Amino acid sequence: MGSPADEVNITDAIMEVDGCLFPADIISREGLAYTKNFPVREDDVFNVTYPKSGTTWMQEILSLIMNDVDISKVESVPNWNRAPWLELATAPGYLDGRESPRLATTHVYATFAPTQIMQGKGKVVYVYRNPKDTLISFYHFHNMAKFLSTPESFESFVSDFMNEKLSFGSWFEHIKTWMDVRDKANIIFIAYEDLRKDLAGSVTRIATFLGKKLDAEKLKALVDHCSFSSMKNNNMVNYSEVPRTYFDRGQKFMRKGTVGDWKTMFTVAMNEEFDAFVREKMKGYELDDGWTSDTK
Ligand code: PPS
Repeated sequence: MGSPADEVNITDAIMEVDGCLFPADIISREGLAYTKNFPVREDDVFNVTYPKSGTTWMQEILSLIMNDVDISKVESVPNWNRAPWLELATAPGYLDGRESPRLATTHVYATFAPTQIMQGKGKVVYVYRNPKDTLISFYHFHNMAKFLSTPESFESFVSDFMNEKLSFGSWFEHIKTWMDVRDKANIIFIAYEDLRKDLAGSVTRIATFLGKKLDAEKLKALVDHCSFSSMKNNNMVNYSEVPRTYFDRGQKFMRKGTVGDWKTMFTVAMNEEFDAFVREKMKGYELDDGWTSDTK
């Protein structure tokens, strides 16, 4: 999530636009119009995610790939400035006059994204994560972010996730809309779990997609800087600088950063029901064979 610069009155209100829910405290119709009509430059890079899928991690990875792994450059500028969310009110201030190549972030479905992306302009790095781990991370985030409603219970949150009643819409719809445009947009799909398994290999794949080559020394510097332990203590990405109005500091944004944390909260029955639901819902969208496996 981005950090709007000024403090505002937070109400956790929801806005529905074209069947998708948005947190009205931080997203407006103007922001969505700006996003849709964003004039895309050929060398723009978009970090696209459903919330809690690895957005912040990819912001750091892309910032470094794009600046030739100059770590000093990312150490003084927060992620929400370096890779601003298109749909937030602060985006024009960051992006409109910015030198190329620009990096932007978005949580929106492809149907809300800049039209010019679907005309082949810019490059999209789409990060996805095992839906159960995404759900768990989003659940904890709902208890932290004041612009999202506090869940009544874990069970009710699982039901809202399955029934597409969460802010930023449905995990299922999100992936499907972006997979639907894969032949029109310049897009690469990267799994959070693959970043965990082989960060260096995944970074090399992303760099190649962006037309960059990192030597072994730079690759190692990037991988070290982007480890969970390093990012957890990095105030430019861990949201410790965000005003209390937005986040309850009792909770940490950089929570666990692991694969399989869903096992700590799903019962066997919930897991079976959820997996069957995901299999049914994602029919025809088998990006890999693991939507419901332990690893994805
Ligand atoms: S947001 O609010 O949508 O921008 O959140 P997002 O950044 O997409 O997701 C937050 C989760 O990503 C984890 N994270 C990482 N995991 C591994 N390595 C690194 N470097 C890393 N950086 C962030 C973060 O801990 C959240 O996951 P959970 O499971 O809650 O720990």
